[in-house]
Amino acid sequence: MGILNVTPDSFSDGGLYNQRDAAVRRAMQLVEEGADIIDVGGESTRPGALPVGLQEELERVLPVIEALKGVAVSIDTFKPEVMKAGIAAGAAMINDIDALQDRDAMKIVSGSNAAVCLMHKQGSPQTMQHQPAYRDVVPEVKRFLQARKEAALAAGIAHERIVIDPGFGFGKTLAHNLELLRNLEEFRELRVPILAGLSRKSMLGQITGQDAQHRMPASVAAALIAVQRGASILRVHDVRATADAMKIWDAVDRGMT
Ligand code: YH5
Repeated sequence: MGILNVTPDSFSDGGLYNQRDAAVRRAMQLVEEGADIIDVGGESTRPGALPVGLQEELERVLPVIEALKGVAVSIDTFKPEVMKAGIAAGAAMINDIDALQDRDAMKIVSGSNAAVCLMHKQGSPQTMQHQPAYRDVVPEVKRFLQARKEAALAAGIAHERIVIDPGFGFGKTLAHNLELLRNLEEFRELRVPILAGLSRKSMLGQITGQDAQHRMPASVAAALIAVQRGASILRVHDVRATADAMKIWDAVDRGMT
């Protein structure tokens, strides 16, 4: 899954892909590099980021989704109105950092054929990194995702449409993030695909001392660990580099010759 930020303040694409044509070109480049899904986001959910208005978010993402017919698009949003309009514009998946806890969000997804990524977070993007605390992070995140999966099933969303995500960096310290990655295999018990979003995140900067623009090698290493422990979808900025790392793993462990 290639990340397409359609936000002027976005940490990596800052203002560059603001226009529809530039965003679509970037999306096609991500596909060319090996992305199977393009994750379109119109609102930054980075720690401390400010919320954007509904109209603004719609104006950012809808023209891009409409222009990406033929490409599997997911929408990174927690707003039911954006989900609804995005699905109507052709999005195949809703990537909801709120895990369909909003009743309207649940209704819109259950009334569609879209897939959904249910992500764990603690707190809100504005405050989540202030004092993250868990008694035991792995079972807590796992229980939450199990409960959200059951709620989605009860609402009529088929098993085949559900993906789970521990939500790296969303109300978690470095120790919590490492504990989740170390024990990612435990999430296989939920019997749905696991999505991992580690690309360029602060936890990688905390370990390497690198700023966001220089976290590609760390991101690729983290992505490789995640797939080896059960992730089947990787949400990444650096699609080519990540795909190359997967090819090496494949050649060694799945025997190309
Ligand atoms: C995710 O993990 N993350 S947006 C801070 C950074 C770098 C990157 C500079 N949406 C996820 O990518 N959706 C985001 O430090 C997501 N899983 C899913 N499903 C945050 C992000 C980022 C934040």
